[in-house]
Amino acid sequence: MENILITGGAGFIGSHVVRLFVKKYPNKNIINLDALTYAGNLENLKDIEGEKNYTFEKADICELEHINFLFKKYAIDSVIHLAAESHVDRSIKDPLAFARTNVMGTLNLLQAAKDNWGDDFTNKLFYHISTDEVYGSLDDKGFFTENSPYDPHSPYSASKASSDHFVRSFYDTYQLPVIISNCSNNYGSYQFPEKLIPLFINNICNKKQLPVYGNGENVRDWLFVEDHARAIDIIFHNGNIGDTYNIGGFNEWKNIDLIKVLIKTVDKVLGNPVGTSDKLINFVKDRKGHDYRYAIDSTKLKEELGWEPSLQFEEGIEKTVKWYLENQDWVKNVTSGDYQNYYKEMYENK
Ligand code: NAD
Ligand code: TDX
Repeated sequence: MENILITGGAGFIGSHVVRLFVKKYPNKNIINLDALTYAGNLENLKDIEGEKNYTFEKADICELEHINFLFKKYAIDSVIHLAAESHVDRSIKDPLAFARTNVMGTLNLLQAAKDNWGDDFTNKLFYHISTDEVYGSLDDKGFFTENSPYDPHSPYSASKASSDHFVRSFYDTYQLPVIISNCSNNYGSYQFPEKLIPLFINNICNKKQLPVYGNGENVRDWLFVEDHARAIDIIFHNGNIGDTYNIGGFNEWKNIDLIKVLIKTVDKVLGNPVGTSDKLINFVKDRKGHDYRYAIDSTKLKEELGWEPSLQFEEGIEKTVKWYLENQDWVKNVTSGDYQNYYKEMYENK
C-alpha cells in the first residue's frame, strides 16, 4: 500500500485534505503529522478517527530526528506538506516562529525525504502547499501566473517564499521529485477564527465590533476550501514533476463588500431584520505592510488538469455561515483559553 504523509493535517486546509484522501483512497495509508499548535485541532477530524487507513502522529517538523524516525516507521512514499504558521498578523508580531516552522521545518522534511528515499525516486513525490502571497501585491490590473516574480512583503509570505525556493532547489540540485501549488485565500468549515471570515462570523453572532483594517478597499481572491482540497488531489495524482500550479477561483472581493455579504448572510440565517448588524462595522488602524490586491490566474490548472471551482461564492458563504452556527461547541472550544488573550492583544488593548 502507498504511504502518504500529510503534514499539518489537523489544521484548516489539512483536515479537509486528510478527510478527502482517507475517504476516497481506502487502499492508501494516510499518516497525518501535526504538532497540534494553537491552530491544530483533532476535533477537525473526529468523523474519520478509527478509519483503518488513517494514523495520527503528533510531531514537530522542526525536529529532524523524529521526522526521520517517522519516515522509516511508515516507509513514506510521498508527502503533502501543509504544516505551517499561517496567519499574517501573527507573523508581524513574531517573525522568528515563521522562519522556524515554514523555512527550517520545510527544509527538514526535504532533507528527510531525500535521505530516506536514497537514489531511487520511483513513485516518490514531495508536494508543497504554498500561497499566492509569495508573488506580492497587485494594483487594480492583472493576475499572478506561475511565472510571476516572487515579491513577498510580510514575514509570513517571506517565509513561504523561502520554503518554495528550498523545494525548487531540491529538485534542481538532487532531482527530488517535487510539485508546488500556490493558492489564493481559502474559506470554509474548521478555519480558526483569527482569519477574516470566521472571525467576523463569530463577532456578528456575538454582536462584537468588526475590525476592518484601513479603508476596507483591499482585494482578496476567495476559494472554498473543499475546492482547494480537490485541486490538491488532482495535482498530487496528475501534476507534472517540477511544475508549479496556481489555484484560485477568479473570485475577487474588496474586503468591505465581502463583509457586507457576510453580515447579510448571518442576519438572514439568524432571522434578524435586514441591516441589524451593519452598525458593527468598525474601521481600525491598517495592518502593517498590508498587501493591496491578490488575484490568481488558474488557467494552467484548468487547461492541463481539468480543475475548476465547484461553488458560487454566495452559496459557499451561506454554507460556511451555517456550519459555524451549527458547530458552536467547536467555536467555543477554539475560542476559549489562549484565544482570549490573542483577541484582547489584537483588538481590545490598543
Ligand atoms: P492552519 O494554521 O489552519 O494549520 C496549520 C497546521 O500546521 C496546524 O494544524 C498546526 O498545528 C500545524 N503546524 C504548525 N506548526 C507545525 C510544526 N512545527 N510541526 C508540525 N505541525 C505544525 O493553516 P491553513 O490555513 O490550513 O494552511 C495550511 C497550508 O496552506 C499552509 O502551508 C499555508 O501557508 C497554506 N495556504 C493557506 C491558505 C489559506 O487561505 N488559509 C491559502 C494558501 C495557502
Ligand atoms: O480583523 C481583520 N480585519 C481585516 O480587515 C482581519 C483578520 C483581516 N482583515 C483583512 C486583511 C486582509 O486584507 O482581511 C483580508 C483577509 O485577511 P486574512 O483572513 O488574515 O487573510 P490574508 O492576510 O489575506 O492571508 C490568507 O490568505 C493567504 C491566509 O491567512 C494565508 O495563510 C494564505 O496564505
